[in-house]
Amino acid sequence: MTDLILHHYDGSPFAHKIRAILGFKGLAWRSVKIPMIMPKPDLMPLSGGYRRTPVMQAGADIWHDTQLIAAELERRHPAPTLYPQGGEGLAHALTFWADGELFGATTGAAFAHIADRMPPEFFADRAAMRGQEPAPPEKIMAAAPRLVAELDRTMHLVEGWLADGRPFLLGDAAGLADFSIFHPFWMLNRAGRKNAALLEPCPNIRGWLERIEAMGTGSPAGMDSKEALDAAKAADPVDPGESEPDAAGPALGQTVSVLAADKVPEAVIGEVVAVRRNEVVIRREDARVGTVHNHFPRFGYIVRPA
Ligand SMILES: N[C@@H](CCC(=O)N[C@@H](CS)C(=O)NCC(=O)O)C(=O)O
Repeated sequence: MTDLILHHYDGSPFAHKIRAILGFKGLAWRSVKIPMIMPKPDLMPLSGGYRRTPVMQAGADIWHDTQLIAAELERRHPAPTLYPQGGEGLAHALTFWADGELFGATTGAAFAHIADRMPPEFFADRAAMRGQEPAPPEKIMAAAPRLVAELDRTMHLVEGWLADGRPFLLGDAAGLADFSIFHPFWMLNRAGRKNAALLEPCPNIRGWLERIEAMGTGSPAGMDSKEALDAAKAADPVDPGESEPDAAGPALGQTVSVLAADKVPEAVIGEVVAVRRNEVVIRREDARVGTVHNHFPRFGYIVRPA
């Protein structure tokens, strides 16, 4: 039985990046479904307040952000590698573009087409997540022509990239760059007819999406959220490994708050037990799950003394 547990919901594009990587690596995993909006009562004891999707758990260790979840899957299961060409640096640089610009362009256009069919609670939740007032659906929909034109420009960058007939973005083998750039298009394709039609002028992208979807999502087995909490309670966190602290901190043993830099207000507080160039591991105590280690990337997160 695998110990890899993914906390996610079906419609989450970022979760689908990880599900596709689990398929690529042919892995078995446990699937805990979490709500799409707050509250997420069975996630909070594990995450310490981090509300984003997905979160990965193995026993009493919890990984946040697809950056670090992908890196942990690569560490545990190095073949097939996520970095077949250009190494980790190129894949990560492309991932930052995909998670930022490309994801923003696809969600902008997609919501502008379907805002009147989305539950108002969804927009209220996402606005609250960013400390903003929710925009009325009419306002979101009125921006459709501009947002679709923006997406068209962005999408054609990828369409042109694949024009020499390469099967995957960096050559013959799929890797992290593909999964990172795939998930925003996957979302577009399943967000109603108008959104799927946006891909019609892009046959190269459509063929590439099919090649990635053919890899599947590994072998998930459903798990109750309470069972995942029990699994954390029953386990001890694993040795967090060697640290490579830098002069600017954080320091081992320090109590810190970890906050996503893109305005999601909930900080997670704990004691630093390991710090490396792109990872900080904090220890937390929680009445429901006992001692857990939460792993965060450092790109995109602000770590401050608490
Ligand atoms: N940088 C994060 C972004 C994750 C993200 O924004 N996920 C969306 C869902 S696709 C989310 O968390 N939405 C709010 C929620 O699920 O509560 C990552 O790579 O994991």
